Amino acid sequence: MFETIPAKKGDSIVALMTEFANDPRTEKMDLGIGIYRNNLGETPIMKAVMEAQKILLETEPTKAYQGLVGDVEYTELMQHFLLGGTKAADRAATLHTPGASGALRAVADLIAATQPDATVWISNPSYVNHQPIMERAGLKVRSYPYLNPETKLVDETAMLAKIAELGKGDVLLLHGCCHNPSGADITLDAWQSIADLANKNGFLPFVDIAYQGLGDGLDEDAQGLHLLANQVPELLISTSCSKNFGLYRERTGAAMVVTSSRQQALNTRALMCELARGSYSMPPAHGAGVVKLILQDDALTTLWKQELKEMTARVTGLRSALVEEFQQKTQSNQFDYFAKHKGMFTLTGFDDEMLEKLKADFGIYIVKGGRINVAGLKEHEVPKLVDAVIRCQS
Ligand code: PLP
Ligand code: TYF
Repeated sequence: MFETIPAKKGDSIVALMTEFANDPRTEKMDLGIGIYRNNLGETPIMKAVMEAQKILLETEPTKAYQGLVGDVEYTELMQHFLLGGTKAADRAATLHTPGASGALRAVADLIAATQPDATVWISNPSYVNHQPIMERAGLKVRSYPYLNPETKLVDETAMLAKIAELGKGDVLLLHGCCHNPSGADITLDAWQSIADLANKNGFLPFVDIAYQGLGDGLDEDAQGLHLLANQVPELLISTSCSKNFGLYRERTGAAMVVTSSRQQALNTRALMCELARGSYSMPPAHGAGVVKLILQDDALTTLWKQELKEMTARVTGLRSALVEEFQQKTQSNQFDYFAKHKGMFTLTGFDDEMLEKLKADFGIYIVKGGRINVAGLKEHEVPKLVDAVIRCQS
């Protein structure tokens, strides 16, 4: 049965992570996979998460199944966290999922079950797994222009021109904030234009928000999502606790649907449960249990928000340091885009040859396409990275 399966390369980001781990050099730099690291290069468990885990360990009454929705209290808290105060709050329903990946697939399965001919439009470029997840669910995927390779910022004119062509049967997948891989986010004006176009032409917006709080702050990063939630009749959302709670391997996320009525939302979620039953059945409980304890407790919420702010400030500080160092050493502003980007990533556009040199000569690991995980840098490595880039460029 298995003899016809060809050897495969797999996910290039994960492959790079393995290659880095096997590199014996001590001075190496992992700027690949999107994981937050502190200035020691570690990804520690957040303090609020540690506290919540202790409480959970002492008080968790059972390991019995939770049901297909997952942890219901967690879904209510997450829905309030993302949509509370918007006009969508009382006509939305939430499914607890294994990470945002699980949420993306849950939403994709929902689209495939209700509108099998739909086309999902993703940004060019987009998160490496957007296309495979949508296609595995049987959906057609096409892309809309996003990044201007010269400025490394969003070409909103080109993006909106393409979006203006979408209509019924089209799903527009947007990054809520901290665009992966580019780091370039759209303006609030562009979010408004998208809302207007959705209302005029009938396409369905779908916001994937996996880095809330790692850009300008928890509220600020959700402004575009909130604008849509207040203005469009229907909306799909996938979200993740992997980055902002640091729960990566616990696989903690949520899928939300905003429909025209509370009843429609519940019916939709029931269908999503049925679809989940056909694959993983129920999501893992631990991460959601931790998030729930944090969001239900004022002191833990404050502690969590404080640490998240510190993480974000570290990345913003690194971005400024990089720009300063590049300005000094190149006598130009060509790398100023580092400070204009949000979240952990910056897409430099460095070509394969340059990435190979950075890896071979300096032990610097960067994802294909030139995506740098700024959060993987240590402060003292900034000059080394800048020198290496300049040397590899010339
Ligand atoms: N969406 C985006 C834009 C991402 O960058 C990621 C990756 O971390 C995900 C979704 C998947 O996140 P998770 O690890 O929660 O499945
Ligand atoms: O883009 C990233 O680096 C993160 C982590 O198959 C990731 O989103 C990357 C690849 C993958 C799963 C997670």
